[in-house]
Amino acid sequence: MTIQTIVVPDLGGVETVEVIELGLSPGDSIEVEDSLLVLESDKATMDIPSPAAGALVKYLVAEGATVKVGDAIAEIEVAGEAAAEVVAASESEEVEQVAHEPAAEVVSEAASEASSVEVAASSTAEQMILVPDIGSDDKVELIEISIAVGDEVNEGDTLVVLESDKATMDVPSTHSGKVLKILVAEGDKLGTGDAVALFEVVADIAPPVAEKPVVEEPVAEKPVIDESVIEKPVIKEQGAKVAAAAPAETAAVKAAPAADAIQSAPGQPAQPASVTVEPVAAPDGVSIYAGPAVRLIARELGVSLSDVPGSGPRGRILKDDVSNFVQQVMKKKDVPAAATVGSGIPAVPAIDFSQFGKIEELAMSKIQKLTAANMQRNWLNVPHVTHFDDADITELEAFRKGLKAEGEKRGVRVTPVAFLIKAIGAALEANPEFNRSLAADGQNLIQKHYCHVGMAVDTPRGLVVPVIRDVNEKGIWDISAEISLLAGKARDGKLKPAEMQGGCFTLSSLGAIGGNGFTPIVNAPEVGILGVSKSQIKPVWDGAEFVPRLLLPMALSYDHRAINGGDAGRFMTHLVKLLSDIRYLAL
Ligand code: CAO
Repeated sequence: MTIQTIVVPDLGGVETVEVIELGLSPGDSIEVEDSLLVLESDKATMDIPSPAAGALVKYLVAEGATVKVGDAIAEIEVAGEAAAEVVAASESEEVEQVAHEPAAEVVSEAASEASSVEVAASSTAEQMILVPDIGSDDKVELIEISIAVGDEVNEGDTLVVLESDKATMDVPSTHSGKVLKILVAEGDKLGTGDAVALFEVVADIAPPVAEKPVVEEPVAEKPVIDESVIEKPVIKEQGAKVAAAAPAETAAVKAAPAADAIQSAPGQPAQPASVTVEPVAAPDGVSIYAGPAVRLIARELGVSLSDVPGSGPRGRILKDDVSNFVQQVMKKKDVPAAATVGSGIPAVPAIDFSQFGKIEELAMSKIQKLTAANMQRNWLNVPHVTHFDDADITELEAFRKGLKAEGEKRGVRVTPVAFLIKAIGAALEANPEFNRSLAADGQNLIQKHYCHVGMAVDTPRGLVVPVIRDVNEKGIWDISAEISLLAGKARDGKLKPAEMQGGCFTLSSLGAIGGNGFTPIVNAPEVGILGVSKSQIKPVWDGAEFVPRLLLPMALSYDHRAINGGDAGRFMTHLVKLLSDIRYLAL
């Protein structure tokens, strides 16, 4: 085993950089080319790859430290043989050839590794243009060459079109320049890193060779350019030929201008190409600072970096920021719907109530949790309006009480709720707007030609809503019997799911409990709900005098997307008329 000290490599003219990400812990194993740490200048981020496989002994710098070329940054423990291999590799013939050329090379990770790159000594250079990362290790067929020798090509212009089983890909040029040679033919199979063409590119004057620091030991390895700076191919759906926009994170970064070109000192291992990257633009135009390792993790987890607050220098997003973000999202997912945040509404703060006195935590029943979720969903989705009126049920109650003896014979108890359900059915028939639902696309209304009415039942486990079907085909005796049956089943927890489905409208009666009125929440996708409170004898002016009448307070809440105030007024007026004179129910 050998301890190898890693130093900051040649950064292509950048004097000092900041250490912004130490991605490993001591003892972590590392493969050749794995990112050791990330450095950042005022213009660029650079992954510093490990020159050998082994294990990190320690970092010699801290995040936030400023380092310069040649500074020791980490120690790795490598097998002696492996270390020798790495050093040898970096001194290979091809690399030497590049290293001795005193000219500039326009940057690209792939290009810097291309064995056939030729470098010119003047302000122009020859540049091998390679296939950028196509997101797969497979080779795919070249079906079209979009350039010709002599063409002036701009960076991003399509070079060739590749076609796999599933998609066609426009391969963009990573550089601007003049096409000197085309190295491929239609029908060739190409993959990431394969040479496509030789370009003549403009290169600015590089700093004199003598100014380059000479790094003999320890080994300096070239930084890896942030993957995201390489423009990705545009992928089109097979046949559709519609270009899919590359993700903003990968598309918005451009390779450095020629001023950032780099040359290597004679006799030195090939020095890295340096890339200047602009911060990646998020869809909303906000810049995202994140290193390649962070971007990779984010891509793997499906996290949009534009959603992740960065805690690093200048708002840089660190690995911890991504994992914290994911944890927060997962925690939110676990919170019962009743406590979640909807439509950007600020969350109710979590309070430790025990600081104020003795408390106990009670588990919510399944029904309570479901009700909470449904209520919140309906409250947030449905624009509610509530319409109030009183029905004079003096005669209805007199009639109902007169049924008592017969009811006992039949074994049926008739309460005002049966008349309410019967009247609701008739009102729905006369006012079909209330017997509709909004279609899921929000563009259409579904008119129902059946009439099933739900009835809220208060049970020890929570609120349930069994449905009485085809109320317009049933009389008061049948409806009363069903009310007793379904309310009993509800309280005993014996309702079947089918008995709680298919409602067109809901009645919520608190008449037996009390209250002057309340505003019920629409049981979406229904569009209306009637809340009934306790009837009371009140003085009513009959035109000549005040007379005592039994008034039933009613509140009709409706979905104002589907129902207008006029519809609600007509529905309620009709209902009041039916309840005030139940002979109309017989018509
Ligand atoms: N005003 C005055 N008294 C009323 C009344 C009203 N609006 N409605 C019913 N009553 C009286 C009945 O006349 C009956 O008394 P009598 O036996 O003396 O005639 C008694 O209340 C019956 O009450 P009940 O609850 O046994 O039966 P019901 O048919 O009235 O109601 C049901 C059935 C299932 C609707 C009811 O039991 C229930 O659970 N209501 C609660 C609904 C609810 O929780 N709504 C809120 C939902 S949103 O949170």
